[in-house]
Amino acid sequence: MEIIRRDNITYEEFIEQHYKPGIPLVFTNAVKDWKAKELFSPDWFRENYPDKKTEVKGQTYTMRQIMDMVENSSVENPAPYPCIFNIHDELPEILPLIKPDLIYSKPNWLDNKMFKIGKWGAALELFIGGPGGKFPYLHLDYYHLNAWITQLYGEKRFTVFPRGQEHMLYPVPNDPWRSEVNIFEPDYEKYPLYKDATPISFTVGPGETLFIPFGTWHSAYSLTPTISIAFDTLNDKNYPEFMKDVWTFKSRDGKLKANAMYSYAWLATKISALTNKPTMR
Ligand SMILES: O=C(O)CCC(=O)C(=O)O
Ligand SMILES: [Fe+2]
Repeated sequence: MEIIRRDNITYEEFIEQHYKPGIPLVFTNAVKDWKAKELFSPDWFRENYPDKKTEVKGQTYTMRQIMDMVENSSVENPAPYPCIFNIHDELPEILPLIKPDLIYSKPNWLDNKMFKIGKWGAALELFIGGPGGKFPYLHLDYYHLNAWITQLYGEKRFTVFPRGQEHMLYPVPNDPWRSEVNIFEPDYEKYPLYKDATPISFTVGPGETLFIPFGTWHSAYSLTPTISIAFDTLNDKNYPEFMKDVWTFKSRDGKLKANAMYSYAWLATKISALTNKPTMR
């Protein structure tokens, strides 16, 4: 099976052909008006934000160091991946360059302020990587959120699995959002059912946006120095699975906490749904 790429698709077509059935899609031209498309590069970030800092695998790096690292990265000696900046917290200056919002990703209940507090998956992130950088595991995004990844510089290779192949992907028993299989070097002896899984691998290049529907297992591999923007979305379609995950996830900290968080999430989704028209039903 191959990934579908579209350069013009109406909102309604997207909802019917991709969002409702949960079929990934690469939009080849959905961010044509983003200034970031012409601007973003390792040099541009080094010149404009050299001293912005972020933590990668427990170590703090400046933007300049990260850009040097990813430009010197190789398959044999890859830079740590992913290097992530939380845009609202660390780089709000670039927000005007990644507008207008993607219409296809709406309604997004996570836009509501109630989801900005605490860890609900509402982050808008800048991902930076270099050749050989692998996302550490095959996974589902937490809370069954939909993922939107826009490539602005360089090329990344993504692998996604059609929905319904979970039983071939060996989720980690106490962390079922993560697979035990190393898809880059699968151990078929240990994971025999994986032989029948049908990964779809494809490259996403500058100006392209990948839509990963909730419940779709995926991973990524940086082919060149890369800069991408990523965010997740929630609305009435993934809401039931979202609430189940909130319960499962928060229960790890005890039933009391789970109850409080579940109630908060319930209220936040109700308020977001009311203030965030239209829905795509
Ligand atoms: O490396 C990537 O672009 C994939 C990111 C991703 O899947 C995630 O952050 O959940
Ligand atoms: Fe993900």
